Amino acid sequence: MRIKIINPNTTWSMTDKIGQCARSVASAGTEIIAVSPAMGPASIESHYDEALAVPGLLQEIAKGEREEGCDAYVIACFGDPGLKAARELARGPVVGIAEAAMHLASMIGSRFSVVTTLSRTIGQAWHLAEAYGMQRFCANVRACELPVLELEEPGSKARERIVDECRRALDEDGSDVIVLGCAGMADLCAHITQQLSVPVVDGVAAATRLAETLAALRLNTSKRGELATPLPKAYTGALSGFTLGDNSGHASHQETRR
Ligand code: 2AL
Repeated sequence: MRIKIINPNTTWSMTDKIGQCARSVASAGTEIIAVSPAMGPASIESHYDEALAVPGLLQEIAKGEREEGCDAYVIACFGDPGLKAARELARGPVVGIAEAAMHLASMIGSRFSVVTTLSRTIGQAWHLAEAYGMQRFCANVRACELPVLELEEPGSKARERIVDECRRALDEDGSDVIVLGCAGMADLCAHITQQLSVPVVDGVAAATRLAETLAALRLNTSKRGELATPLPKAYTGALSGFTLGDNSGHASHQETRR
């Protein structure tokens, strides 16, 4: 089985770390390909970053379908950017790390707290909790005021700040499970778990194993309705490479009217 993990930001040190974490939980015989897109933001911590991360992410899904024979995909950013669009392109399952982490957290405790990077991303985490029906399990979403790229700096106090915020979450939110709110925290999960003595859910690990499970059960993305392959049409300007074929294997030749 081949699972492609897409870190939708272009910071390869984070992508390598995400790949290692995924490999450490994947079953023997599962191949993990971890990539960043060829274009996009260095980190994703605003709606603007998120919107501009999606085209590069979709290129990676298209490549996975066209030439890499991928059985499943993971979107490794806690905003789950482009998740539904990715599902339209993919035959196999596509799992977002926020979606995976929240669902698994809801099964092992009564309520979870999300501990994320910057407070400006709190609204998006709540939005996803609501969209996934996880709001009633989500006690709070908290931020450490850490920019994503600080997680990549060896000398930063990121680990201590995250542990402190997790402790406050458990003391103040009435939660009994922690959900890590950034893919760049994946390598800290074991340490945080050890410090807190409660389950700590890393979305990269959760999504990797869920994607693997779905693919093993041959539970592919339904192509019957909303998630069917997008209709062929022209895309212009910088997006012209995104023009899809007509599903008969030929490139679309539709012209755009001016
Ligand atoms: C993230 C994440 O997982 N990757 C990234 O670039 N930004 N999430 C976040 N809440 O900051």
